[in-house]
Parts: sequence; C-alpha cells; structure tokens
Amino acid sequence: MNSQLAKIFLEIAEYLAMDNIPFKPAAYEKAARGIESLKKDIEDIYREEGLDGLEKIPGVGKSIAEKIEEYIRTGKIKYYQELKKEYPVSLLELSSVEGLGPKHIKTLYDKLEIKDLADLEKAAREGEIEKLPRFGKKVQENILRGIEFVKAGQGRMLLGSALPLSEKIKQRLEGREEAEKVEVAGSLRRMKETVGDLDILAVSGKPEKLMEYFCSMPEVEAVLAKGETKSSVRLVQGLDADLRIVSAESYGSALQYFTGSKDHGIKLRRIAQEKGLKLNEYGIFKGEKQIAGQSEEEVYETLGLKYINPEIREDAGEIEASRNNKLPKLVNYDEIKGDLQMHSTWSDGSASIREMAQAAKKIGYEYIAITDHIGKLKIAGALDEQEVLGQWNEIDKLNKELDGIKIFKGAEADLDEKGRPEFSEEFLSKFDLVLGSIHSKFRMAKDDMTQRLINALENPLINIIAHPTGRIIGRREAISLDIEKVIEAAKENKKILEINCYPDRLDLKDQHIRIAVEKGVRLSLGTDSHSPDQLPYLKFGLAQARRGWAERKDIVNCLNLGELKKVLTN
Ligand code: DGT
Ligand code: CA
Ligand code: CA
Ligand code: ZN
Repeated sequence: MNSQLAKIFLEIAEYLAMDNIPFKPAAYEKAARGIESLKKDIEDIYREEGLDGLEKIPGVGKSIAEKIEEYIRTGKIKYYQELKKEYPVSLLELSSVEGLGPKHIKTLYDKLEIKDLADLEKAAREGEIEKLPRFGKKVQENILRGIEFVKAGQGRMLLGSALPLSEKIKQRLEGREEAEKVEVAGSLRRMKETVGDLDILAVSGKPEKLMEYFCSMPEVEAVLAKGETKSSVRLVQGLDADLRIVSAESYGSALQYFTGSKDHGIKLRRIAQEKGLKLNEYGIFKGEKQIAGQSEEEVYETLGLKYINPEIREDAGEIEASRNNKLPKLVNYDEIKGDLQMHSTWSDGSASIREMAQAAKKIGYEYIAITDHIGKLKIAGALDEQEVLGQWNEIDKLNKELDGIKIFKGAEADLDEKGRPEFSEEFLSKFDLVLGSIHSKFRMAKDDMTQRLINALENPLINIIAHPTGRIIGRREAISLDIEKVIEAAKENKKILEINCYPDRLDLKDQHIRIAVEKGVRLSLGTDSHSPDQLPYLKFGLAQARRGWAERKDIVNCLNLGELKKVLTN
C-alpha cells in the first residue's frame, strides 16, 4: 500500500504542476517521499494510531493525512480522480522521459491529445511535435532519444527498491516452519544496479504448503504459474518473482546456477566438462553419480576454483583470477568508516546537521562530510558566502559538542562549462573537502565535456568529482565522456572519483569503477543523503564498488579519520 500511495501523491504533484499551482506540488512530493521511506505498512499505522499517526509521517499534514485515510477506507481518493478526469494522461509514464516537464505534458495533451508514451512516440516520429510553439526540432529529437532510453529500462527495478522488497519476502518465507532454507539468487544476489525479476530458492520438507503460501502472500498481485517445484507471481510493486523448491542435496548447485550470470555459469559448465564431469542445477556428476552440489563452496572447490563472490560473477575475468588464486579481496561493509556526501537543511536536505551526524554515529561511523550545495543553484537551495560562514560556525560547535563523530566542512560546487567551480577561491580553499559536480549543460560535445572534467581535476581546490557521469538510471543518459581520459587525469592529479550511492545514480558505475581500480585511482562513497533514513544507501554504492573489484585500499572511506585528513590536505 505504501508504494501505491506514494505513486498517487507523486502523480497529484505532477497534475498540480501542470496547472502551475505554486507550492502544493512540492508538498505532495514531500509526502510521497515520507511514505516511501516508512518501514511500517501505512495501514498498520492508521489502524493503531488513526489520523494522528498519519500526521506524524514526515511531510504529511492534515489534508494529506485525510486523503490517506480516504484511500485506506475506500480504496480511492476523490481529489485524485477529479484531476485524472480533467487530464486523462499517464503522467508518470510521460514524465519519465528526460526533459518532459508537467507544462510540456499539458501542451502535448491540449494540442495533440497525447496521453501516453505510445502517443508521444507516434507524434514525434510523424514530426507533429516540432510544429508546436516552444518545442522545435531539437526538442523533438531529444524526446525520441528519451523514449528509447525509457523503453530500454522498462520492466526493471532499481536495486534500491528491489533489495528491501526481496528481504521482506525472504523474511516472510523464512518465517514459515515448512521452509528450511531460503535465498534470493539471480541479478539481485549479484547486486546489479537494476533487477529484472526475483529468483528465489528454497528447501522445504513440505513443498506444496510453501508454494501455497508463496502464491498467497500479500504482495502477490497475480499468480502467473503454479507448480509443484516452481511458481511465478507478479508482485504489486510491478516485479515478477519465481520460487523454486529444490532438494537439500542440490541446493548449492541450484544457488550457483540461478545466481548466474548466465555467462559465468556457462563457463563453469565447460570447466566441468574438461574435467570429465557434468555440472547442472542439480549438482556435479561423475557419470550417474552426484559428487558435489550441496553447497556453493563445494561446487567451486570441485571445479578446482577458489570461491567467487556473487557480485563479480559476470565472466569478466573472475574465473581465470580464481583459478590462478588472484581474486581481489573485495571491500567489505564493515570496513567503511564514514560517508562523504550528504545534505542538510542548510541547502536542500530535510534534516539538521546535528540529526545527520547523530544518525551517522549510530551506524558506527567515525566521520561524515556535510556537502551542501554552494553557489547559484537556486532550486537546490545553494549557500552563498554569508551562509557558509554561518554553517561553519554551526559545524565547529557540533564538533566540540559531539563525541565520537567528526563532521567535515564539505561543499558541493557546481562546475561551469569550463569545469570551474562557481564560488570564491578564498572560500573554497577553507573547506575540508570540495566536491565538484556537473548539474547543468549536460549535452556538451564529448571532447569539451571530457576537458571540462579534466580542468576540474587539475584544480587544486577540488578534492572529489561527484557523480562523474551524471546519469540517472532509467531517466537521464550519462554525459558523453571519454571516461578513460578522465580516470587518467584523476590519477595524474591524485584526485578522488565518487561512487554516488543514491539508488538511481550509482555513478561511477561498476565497469567504470573497475577501470579506476585497475589504474589505481582512489574512490569515495557518498550517499548524497537528504535525510538520515537515506544513509543506508551506502550499501548500494558499496555493492557497485565490489562489482568493480574494489578492495579496501581503493576506497577512501576505509581510511580512519587521521589518514583521511592527510589525503584531503595533500
Ligand atoms: P535479470 O533477472 O534480468 O535481472 O537477470 P538474472 O541474471 O537474474 O537472469 P534471470 O532471472 O533470467 O535468470 C536467473 C539466472 O538463471 C541467471 O542469472 C543464470 C540462470 N540462467 C537462466 N537462463 C539460463 C541459461 O539459459 N543457461 C544458463 N547456464 N543459466 C541460465
Ligand atoms: Ca532475475
Ligand atoms: Ca528469473
Ligand atoms: Zn549533486
């Protein structure tokens, strides 16, 4: 129910923005975010605490609480239905096309009756859109590119949403007495940035009963196939999930097989054949006799390989490395000592510096960097020099007051088209750490864009390039960039590249991380949190670091406070 409601509120926000109504869209967006971040089911909150409980949700005031109540009681929100009647368009679908805002969508509906992606594509292909005032040929081309991009990502869910969902389902199944073992395999176990479906494995003494339960879980929207050992369901969150029940003797082989990747699995099979063995999802066989398969470790061992972590099973050299005992010792979550990008109420965050610091301390971190926007970025509430002084004052006080956590004075500075930070040099030199970020002019030519970042990397006032490629998964393409040259420049100038951990960024991505690691360029993890509940996003960035073969030495967040200070002042 939470994610459905959040979606409705996001849609209401878009409807209101179409009509140019001030402030209200932001209020609905905030409520949507508040609901999305709830750990508890919103129906339970309402049942236990009524309207008062709903009003305690971050971003939810009286009027929105009443709408939530209406939805829980009647399954509908009248206000929403009236908006929908006025503009019968698939708003979230259309606004997923990069560059299409609510006002464009209104024009497209008013002039061309465009309701969804299919209408939009047709109109763009027929050249109808360029004829509209304020659109033009360029916009039409961008729309077509945006549509291609959205279509390519459709049907996949961000790891950031799929992982919590899979954990919930795993817990449900594990809670059944008929379940002996449950594991989620597939791309999710490999921690890929997006996931096509969930591949769940279980061992059970009463498979029928477990299947029955799986098909009737509250998250199930439809049962696509139901069998004795395999069933498939569509979840209300829009993702499909398969459950396969396997025998304990085959569990390891099944886990290995269904974790994939497919190419990794195919190569393992070939290795088995070379040894005169047969490998499949049931085990390793010599003739008719099963000789291994109960555990994954056993499967790798029998093939003469060192165990390979799921994150790097992509047939990208890991099998050879395993055979030669040259596997990386992947960085671990418990080696992370801090978070190097987050925002506070000073710019566009929703919590105070104190709240962020306390939440970080609770996680067990030694330090954080507060990296509010500085400069001219109005929408993100960027700080001017006067405000920066006020913020430093507050950080100094907190650092005196709070024990066990150090707050770095950081900043996220916009880079102009030449890669120059738009802020006074005198101020920039006094921050503990400055992130340089591209937040505008995303469409420069490749050479110019590459030079833009190289210039920033050569600037002694900048420590880290944040979200270096600017992509937003499923929404915005990466800037066009010669990534190898940028990594080379980072190396030459002893600079750090960020792995932004925000679920729809994950930027640098796994393949780029691998190049940086090979070149010996250091990387930083930053969650880009805008509230304390986003600090756990770190695990998504960390997973990409592991997928990029990063070790402890590659990640500056593994340095202790003293070591990190040295790196930042160099
Ligand atoms: P996804 O769901 O698109 O994010 O990616 P995966 O990797 O989870 O792929 P999926 O769900 O189609 O299949 C799960 C695993 O099952 C896959 O990683 C490897 C294994 N698998 C599927 N089809 C084949 C196949 O034809 N041959 C082999 N060797 N393995 C396969
Ligand atoms: Ca899958
Ligand atoms: Ca599957
Ligand atoms: Zn940014």
